[in-house]
Amino acid sequence: MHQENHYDESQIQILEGLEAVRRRPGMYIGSTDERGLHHLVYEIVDNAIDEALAGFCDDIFVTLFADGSVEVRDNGRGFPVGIHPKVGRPAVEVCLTMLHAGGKFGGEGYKVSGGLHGVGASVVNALSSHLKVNVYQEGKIYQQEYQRGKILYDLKIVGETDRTGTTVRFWPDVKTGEQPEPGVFETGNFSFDVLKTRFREMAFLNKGIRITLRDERCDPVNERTYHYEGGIVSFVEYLNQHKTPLFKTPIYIEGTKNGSAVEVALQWNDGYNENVFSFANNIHTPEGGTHLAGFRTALTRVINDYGRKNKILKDSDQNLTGEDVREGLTAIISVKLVEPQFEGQTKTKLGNSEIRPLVDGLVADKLATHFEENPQDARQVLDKCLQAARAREAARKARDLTRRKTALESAALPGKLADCSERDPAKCEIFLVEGDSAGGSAKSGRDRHFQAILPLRGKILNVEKTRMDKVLANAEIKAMITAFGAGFGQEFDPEKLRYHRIVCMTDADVDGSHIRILLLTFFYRFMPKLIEEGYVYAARPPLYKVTKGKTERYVYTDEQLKDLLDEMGRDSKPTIQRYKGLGEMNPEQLWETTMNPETRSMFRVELKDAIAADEMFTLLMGDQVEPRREFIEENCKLVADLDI
Ligand code: 1YM
Repeated sequence: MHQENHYDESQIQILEGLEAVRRRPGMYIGSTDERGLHHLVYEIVDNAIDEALAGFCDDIFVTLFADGSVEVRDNGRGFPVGIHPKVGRPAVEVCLTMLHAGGKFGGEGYKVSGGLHGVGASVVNALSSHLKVNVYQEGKIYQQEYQRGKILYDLKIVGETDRTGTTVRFWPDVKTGEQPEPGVFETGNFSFDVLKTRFREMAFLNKGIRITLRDERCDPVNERTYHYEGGIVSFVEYLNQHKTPLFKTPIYIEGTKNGSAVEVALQWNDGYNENVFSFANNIHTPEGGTHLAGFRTALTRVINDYGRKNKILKDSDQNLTGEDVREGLTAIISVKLVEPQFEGQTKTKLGNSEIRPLVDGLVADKLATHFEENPQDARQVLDKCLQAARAREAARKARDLTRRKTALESAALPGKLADCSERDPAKCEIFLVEGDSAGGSAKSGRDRHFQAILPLRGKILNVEKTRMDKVLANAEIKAMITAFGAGFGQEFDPEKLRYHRIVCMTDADVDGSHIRILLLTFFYRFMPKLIEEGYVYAARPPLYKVTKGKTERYVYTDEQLKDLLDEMGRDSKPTIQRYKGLGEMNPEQLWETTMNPETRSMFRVELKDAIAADEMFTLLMGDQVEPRREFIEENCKLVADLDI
């Protein structure tokens, strides 16, 4: 009797807990859009990754089904099925139905992965219209099912098995308007690409684990497996695959102390960009933190010490800066710790202070040893850093010039710029226009109150293949930097931007796309925040004008043209004018089709994933021709969409 009462009580708690999750899902998974939906998968996969990190599992299999459900299967020990002493119910049921019961019951070891909020399987259960768990353990298959977190039946044995592991299949609770319950997610559409990218990253970060993603929603079925015995060394090789590394194998550094594990892999290439990605407990930390800080200080110190000791750095006051030593550097820093503290605006900055000296000490020690033992590698790196330092000096001079000019305010603005009269940046737009003739039409057609025009002459410089000093000497680049008013590189400050909409207005043809990509490459490498914070847009000029009698219609795609012609009827023939370039439009047409906020169509350039973006820009703009061709063939849609 007592036992039963106790059960009732905990049942009430369970329902209240999960009800809280359903009422405010954003608090637990961040959002109920596509991002939140994918988060459900990560929560379940994280449990399997934890089991792998504990040393009991090496194979994780994720399947996307046509009925909207996702199944995650691992070959670990299987969720514990024994009765939980406090609650009096099987542990697996407790984990899936009690909020914050996920993770270890005070066990040792770190729950390493743990998504954004680390709340685990019960949250997924609460936010699923249906969930089924199977545990394979000691020759038996156990099963239990739930509906929106409510238990449908007690854990039962449904068969025999000779394997061990856990399988969780869930149907996210998507808003459909049909069911009695209102539903939680705006969309139920899982993206193969988004999941694939995350699983590849996880496989890199956790060497030896095999993660397979299988998409049964399409015919033929799509399947990818990720498995890297090299771990983050393979990650660095992958990031450098289309670049030219300075030495063959990435340097690998690892160590543990007080339960924290540190892994670093690094390799320089002959390019000019820094590609350093840091992770804490498998979570990408784009805002950096103590692990990144420790890495950076050690790197700069070791290289300066080595250079001085070996007389590569001549006079005692010559010092390489952090930027110098990181030019062309690709590195992964991955730490795993018991109680990670995430800080910063997006909670993606590691705050644990004990990590900084740990990473610093390890990197300093191992890197110095590596350089002593591999003097050719060290020499290559130092030569590279010295060249970077010289370019930096030249760039500084160029920068001083632009700075001095800005002191004169508007007088310093580029002569070609037709500025707007409005001074509130939030209301201002600047159109970067290809060619002087289109620039002329745009200047006459615009609303000069809030729209500025900067005509750009011909192809702009490919910054991917050019060093900083040369980039800054380029007239079109200088004009953009001064017009935007927010500086560039480390000093870029979006607060100072003079326009909150920066619109690339190029022709709707191959050359136009190329110029747009060149512009985006420049933004991405020199002022990435411009893209990250959503200031960059691409204008969409029309492809055709269709005239019939007194009606004039502008058409932006070939598909639209077909639809319009069908709609107009083929009998009385309309006139179709194909626009070859913006220059062919008169100012009124340009205003109406491409610039007037009421009628135009333009889209914001988004940056979804820094790693994918780097890959894309390297491929599109770098040295290697063959992979670029393949990439464009595979991704022509992506390039057309500008969905970086
Ligand atoms: C498809 C998702 O959740 N696998 C999984 C989870 C657990 C264990 C094994 C596990 C952990 C421990 C002991 C332990 C979890 N168990 C718990 C809890 N795959 C998936 N595989 N035995 C098995 O941590 O000591 C939480 S997660 F809390 F019940 F132990």
